[in-house]
Amino acid sequence: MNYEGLSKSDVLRLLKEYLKDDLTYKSGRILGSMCTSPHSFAKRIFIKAIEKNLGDAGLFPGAMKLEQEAISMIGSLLSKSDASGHIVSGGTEANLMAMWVARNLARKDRPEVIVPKSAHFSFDKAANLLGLKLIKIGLNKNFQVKTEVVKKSINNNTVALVGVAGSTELGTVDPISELSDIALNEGIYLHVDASFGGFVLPFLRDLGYNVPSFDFSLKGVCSITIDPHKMGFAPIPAGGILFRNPEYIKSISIKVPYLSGGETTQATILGTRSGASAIAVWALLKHMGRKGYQKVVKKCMNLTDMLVKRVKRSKKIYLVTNPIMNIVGLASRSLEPKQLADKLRKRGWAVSSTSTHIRLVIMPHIKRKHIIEFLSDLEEISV
Ligand code: 0PR
Repeated sequence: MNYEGLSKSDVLRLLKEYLKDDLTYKSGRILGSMCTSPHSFAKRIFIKAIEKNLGDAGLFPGAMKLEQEAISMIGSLLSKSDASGHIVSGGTEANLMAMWVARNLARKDRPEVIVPKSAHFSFDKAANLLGLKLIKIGLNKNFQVKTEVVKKSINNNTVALVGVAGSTELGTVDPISELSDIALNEGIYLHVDASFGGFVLPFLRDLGYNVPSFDFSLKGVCSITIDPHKMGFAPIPAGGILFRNPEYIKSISIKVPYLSGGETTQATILGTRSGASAIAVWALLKHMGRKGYQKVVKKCMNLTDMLVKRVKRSKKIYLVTNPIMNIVGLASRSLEPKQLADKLRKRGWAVSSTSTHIRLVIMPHIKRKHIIEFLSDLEEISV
């Protein structure tokens, strides 16, 4: 660090230099991210609320109330407006909290959690941190967890089952209602990771799509991850964790007696945490309404359909599976996914690649022209 501070203009010049290589959502070139440029209203609110700290909630009772109202609004999307929970830093923290609760409630010596092979790597982190053994279950031809294998894998040490509603690689939805029945029969905690799908599936249903039940309407579902900073249009960081029963969250709550705002309890992993995130989510939900989100999802799905139709006409590339939501898996008949992603990157396109396919996420920043340009490049590359 310099002894004398630099002038603001010098700092700005340096920043410009450093950040010039970063991609922007606006360019339409980021085709493989679950995030997008946040809604302009949410950005404004975020800056206004930037100093709020939900870690000392007694100082910011207004912010705390807004967080709880945001949870209630998100709960109403998931068939439970009286769910308890928090706006957290993202899906990773949300999944970690759910696993923490499940472990603490069950009190087993050698806790095991059963997850689909498609589960996000945040469950590996949670398992490592919490001393859980992860049992990873294979998928059926529709890329959903094999529920009969889940059932067979339950033993005395099982503390939770996990289902994914909107998988990271393909946006597929596990048979959550079957998992719910299994969880109820066996008396085991069920967590649903709707980190991405939570802000898609309820609106797809509104739009007339056939959407299977995945939320608290299923009695076995104990908690749900749902992230405003993905399809919720909110500024990063904004994840969501909702619990069916307020008692669950008590199993991970710590009493904090000394804070200047007065005695409080904390269940989140973070101590000092962004009030701005929660307030921006509240403002956004109020402003967008259900109809606003329906419009966003409809636009993304229309573009996804257009992409799918064009890919189906191609001789060089094909769909790994028909997309359920705005996440599309593509593979080339001539190139490995990694080679394909590298060649695309050389042409300025950023997509993710898995062992079987490249993944596109058709987020709100993607326009028709981007898809047309992208497909033309993809055809040229796939010799
Ligand atoms: N659960 C699921 C189903 C996810 O897909 C993700 C993130 C998480 C949990 C964890 O969420 P956080 O990243 O908020 O902690 N999946 C994204 C992905 O792998 C994360 C991401 C987002 C990666 C934007 C890249 C990117 O540009 O695609």
